[in-house]
Amino acid sequence: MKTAKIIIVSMLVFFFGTAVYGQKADHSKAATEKTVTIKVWGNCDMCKARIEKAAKVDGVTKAVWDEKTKDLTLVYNPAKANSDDVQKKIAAVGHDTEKYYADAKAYNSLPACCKYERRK
Ligand SMILES: [Cu+2]
Repeated sequence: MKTAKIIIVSMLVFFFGTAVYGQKADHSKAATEKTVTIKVWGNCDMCKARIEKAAKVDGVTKAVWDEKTKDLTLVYNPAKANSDDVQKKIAAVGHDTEKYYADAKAYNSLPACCKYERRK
């Protein structure tokens, strides 16, 4: 009996969860998502992982950093996130962004391979 109840509740949660998700997806993506490219200073794959992890705050659906161009492509919901807050998070883990300088302590504790040339 208990198991049946759990199954029914799970199904309901799944059903409504899907319905809500479906509704969100119905809206035009362009209206709820914004894509920007931000310069973020860094060197290697480890930097990439660190930058992308820091950038994925609530409201950010995609964060991809390019090692060669130093471009971070950010896709986010402007109602939930903004470029400044994301850049502050990235600066806090030791990476300069086009608007914020990295936290000195965080930069100094980066592994040797990640000691990129600081933004002027
Ligand atoms: Cu690195």
